[in-house]
Amino acid sequence: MTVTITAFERSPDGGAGLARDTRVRWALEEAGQHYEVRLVSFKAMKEPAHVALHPFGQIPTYEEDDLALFETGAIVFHIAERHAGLLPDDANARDRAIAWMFAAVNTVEPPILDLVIAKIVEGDKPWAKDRLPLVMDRIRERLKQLSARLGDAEWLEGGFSAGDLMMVSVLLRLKPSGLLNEFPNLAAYVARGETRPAYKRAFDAQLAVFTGNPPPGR
Ligand code: GTB
Repeated sequence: MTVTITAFERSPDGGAGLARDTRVRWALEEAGQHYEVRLVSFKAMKEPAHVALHPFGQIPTYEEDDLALFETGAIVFHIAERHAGLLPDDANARDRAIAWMFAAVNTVEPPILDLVIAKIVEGDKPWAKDRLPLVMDRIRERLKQLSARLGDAEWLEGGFSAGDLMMVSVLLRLKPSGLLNEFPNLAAYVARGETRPAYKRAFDAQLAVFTGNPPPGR
């Protein structure tokens, strides 16, 4: 079985790990799966060969033998289903972990993406400074709810799962905003994710693309 994912040839985040190939790399590392990476330019992403793999002309994609996938939620779910360690054995616990994966991309990530848009895309609009606090407050509301649910627990549903992998990945995007620090248990939750050896390997591998120093063995 050969797994190939796509990633930015040159990530705009300068290797900060915020592009979405990091979460796929992380899942593959947690599962102990070797993978190859095909780097694509912004131009190549919109060309027919890539659009055949990803209808929206984005990264990451995932190819495994005759299977091609896009959407990180679907890719991480696929990896989690086929390998041990990312979903609980108990059927109900497993479904709840999957619910957290959906919550990450469907409930928590959208207001966080709004903040990116408000700052980067709309930052120079005359109304931007009025909109920004509203966007920040919508994120705060979600973080407050998530923080209340996590409480003192280490992970969202028992042991570490694909739900945590997706949620931590989504929350990492908030680091530069300082919002996470308003919720110390969430800041600690994200830090716990970042200290997992599999996350570190994923982070280092994506950073190596930027610095041109791939780790040995890849
Ligand atoms: N819902 C899809 C998924 O989860 O797979 C979203 C995929 C997506 O947004 N891909 C982005 C992309 O290909 C890269 S990750 N964008 C190029 C395009 O649309 O033309 C988003 C991203 C981009 C840049 C940074 N950054 O520089 O900090 C962070 C995250």
